[in-house]
Amino acid sequence: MPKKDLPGDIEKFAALGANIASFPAIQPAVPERVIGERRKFRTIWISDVHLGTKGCNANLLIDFLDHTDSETMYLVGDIIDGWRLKKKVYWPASHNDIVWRILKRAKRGTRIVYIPGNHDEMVRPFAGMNFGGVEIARAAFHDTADGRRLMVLHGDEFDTIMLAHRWLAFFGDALYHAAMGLNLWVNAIRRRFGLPYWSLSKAAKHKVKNAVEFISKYEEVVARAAGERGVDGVVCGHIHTADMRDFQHEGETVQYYNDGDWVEGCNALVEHFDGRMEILHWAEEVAQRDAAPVPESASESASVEESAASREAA
Ligand SMILES: [Mn+2]
Repeated sequence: MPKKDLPGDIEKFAALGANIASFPAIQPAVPERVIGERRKFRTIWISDVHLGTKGCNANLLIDFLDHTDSETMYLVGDIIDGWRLKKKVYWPASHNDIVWRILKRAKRGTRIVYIPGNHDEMVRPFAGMNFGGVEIARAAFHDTADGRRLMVLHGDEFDTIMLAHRWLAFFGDALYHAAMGLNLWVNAIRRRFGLPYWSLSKAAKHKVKNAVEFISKYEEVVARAAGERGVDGVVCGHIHTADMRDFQHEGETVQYYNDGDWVEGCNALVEHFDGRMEILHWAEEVAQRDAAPVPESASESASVEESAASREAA
């Protein structure tokens, strides 16, 4: 697209795109960890990172990005929280480091598709454009290794609260933010008494019948929409609840996948090279790794292989 055809705002954003492309050359505050071997997947989906808010679990996401790799990565919306940033600018170095890692992946050859959500709706007008190797799209279709076609979208399109009462969605967001703030206090006190971490909104979500009903209704609506479009399944985010379920639509099975969030759940949806799908709970992965320490450097892992080989020989 010739630059002179772009309206002023887009031209400015396109100029920013050039800067974004050179961003990986800057050093991140948290250096990228060089580990023996990254876990490789065919596809990774993450969403609801909410960069620009205190709720974002940046350190766990940095750890995830340093330990995994994929041919394709979908950013399924609410990556940057424009709603919060508009009120108050909060942007620690760790949030920059996440952007840095994503752009670095694009530079290394990972196909990155960014599907903006409702919290980063300001990016939606740029659908069809490419910034530093990151393709921006309103929705996407993904073909799995085992020949299934999945529709990928953020999912606020099917949230009746979002659609009918925008003000209520904003109000709910403010309440959620307040709850997350309270969560920090409650856990600071619990820590002092030696009690384990406890998630307030997680407890609330599972105890309140309405929330449970909302989630299952939402999943059904999204799956139905996918069925109507004739795809085998759908991947979305938005409701901060990782899940994998089958629904029936006119005699056909529609697979519903939700890649969760990086505020509480810290989940990613992955496709293995044979097309098998899995939800990763990164806090649990880290806990397992800490329980059974593996050698981090290549030389250490080589010596482990050597000793294993000599053991086999013996
Ligand atoms: Mn959302």
